[in-house]
Amino acid sequence: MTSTSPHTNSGAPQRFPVVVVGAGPAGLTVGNILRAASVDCLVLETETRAFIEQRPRAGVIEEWAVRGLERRGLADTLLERAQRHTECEFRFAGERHRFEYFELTGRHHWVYPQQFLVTDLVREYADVRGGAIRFGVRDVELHDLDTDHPSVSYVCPDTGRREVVRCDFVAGCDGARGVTRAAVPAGRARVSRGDYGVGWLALLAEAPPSADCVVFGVHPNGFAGHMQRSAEVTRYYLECPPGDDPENWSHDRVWTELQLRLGAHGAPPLTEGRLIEKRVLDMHNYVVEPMVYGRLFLAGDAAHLTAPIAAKGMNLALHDAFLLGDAIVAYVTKGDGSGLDGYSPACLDRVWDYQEFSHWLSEVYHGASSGDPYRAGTTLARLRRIFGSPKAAMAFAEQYLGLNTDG
Ligand code: RFL
Repeated sequence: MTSTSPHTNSGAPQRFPVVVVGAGPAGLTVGNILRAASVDCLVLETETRAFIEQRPRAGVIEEWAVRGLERRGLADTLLERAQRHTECEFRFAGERHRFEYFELTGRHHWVYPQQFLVTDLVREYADVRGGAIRFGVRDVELHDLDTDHPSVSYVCPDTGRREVVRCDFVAGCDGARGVTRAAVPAGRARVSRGDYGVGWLALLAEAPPSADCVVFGVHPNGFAGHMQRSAEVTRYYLECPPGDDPENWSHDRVWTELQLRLGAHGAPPLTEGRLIEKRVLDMHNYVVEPMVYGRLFLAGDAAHLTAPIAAKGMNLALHDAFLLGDAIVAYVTKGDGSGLDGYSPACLDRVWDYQEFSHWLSEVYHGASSGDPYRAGTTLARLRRIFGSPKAAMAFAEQYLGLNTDG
């Protein structure tokens, strides 16, 4: 929400050069980059620290993103604990097909649960680099974004009073359901939307992984996915109708469908376990262009949503954060505004590249279950091409692993 005259019921305004709205991977990375350069900032987060440190979401992080974190002193724990993945497996038409992307490209994926990364980034930001952060804030509002003196206000959870923070820049890193995107007036940005028309039942099972790699099942009943998260917990996905009620999916129904859709000749049955998360995600995307309005710079899911089909969202959030953090530091410490001027186009190149791959992959995953025999036929042709043509395999591997340029 935005307005120009916010400051009723306020105490004395605080001042920080930068206010970061949202303590997810994007916001915390921006905050850490600023603090490393001694640029003061305030991070505002609606949830508690304990909540964000335990919220499970992504797991797959691309190599260039880990290098970017490492260069900024943010990957020590990750590099100790993350798993290195070198191959994945597709199961379709009752057979297993191994895809050895490391052997093809020399590149790999990292798997590190998002909540571990968030925990590392909060600790580094708040406890090591001394960054200011307020948890549990309510009703965040942005003001005067199209002037040189923007501000952000929020209701303090302890006092119930609206606090005002004056600043030079606002980093909008509050995810898909935040308020910063809505602060861009209609007509000042274009929002492109895509909807795949399917849902995924996202599951976390208290069960060890049932394969030594990520497994994708392409089945007439719908897509299914298996992803290791730790020795005790495995993430699964089941394609379902969009907006489906998770309560329609009993423990028995979930495991019957997973066994069926991920079943293949020679594949051992899945190890079943208690379902500790069960939620339906509708598979849709959006992109906001430009990602800038006045002194507001959007980053991560606040600017663009990529359905988790290709596991790209957190990677894009980190890419934006690297560019934004570095650009603000260059401006504040050297008066160099080129990074801020080029921020939006530099982010959007990668965003659209990943959107396109996600679109392509969605058809591979969902065509077989669309009920349309034409789409089912072309889906299987795509899969056969990946496993039949080394050049097609290489092209797929490059997109699956993500653009390998450093952020
Ligand atoms: P986040 O992580 O949503 O963080 C935003 C933060 O802002 C807070 N917030 C507010 N704070 C202040 N004021 C407000 N008004 C606020 N409103 C919200 C929120 O509480 C939160 O702490 O956004 P960010 O930093 O842009 O990061 C984006 C990623 O979280 C997201 O793209 C990924 O989780 C997507 N994703 C995956 N991405 C990958 O790269 N690899 C994966 O393997 C992968 N798997 C996934 C995923 C997303 C999933 N879900 C749940 C949508 C798997 C799943 C199931």
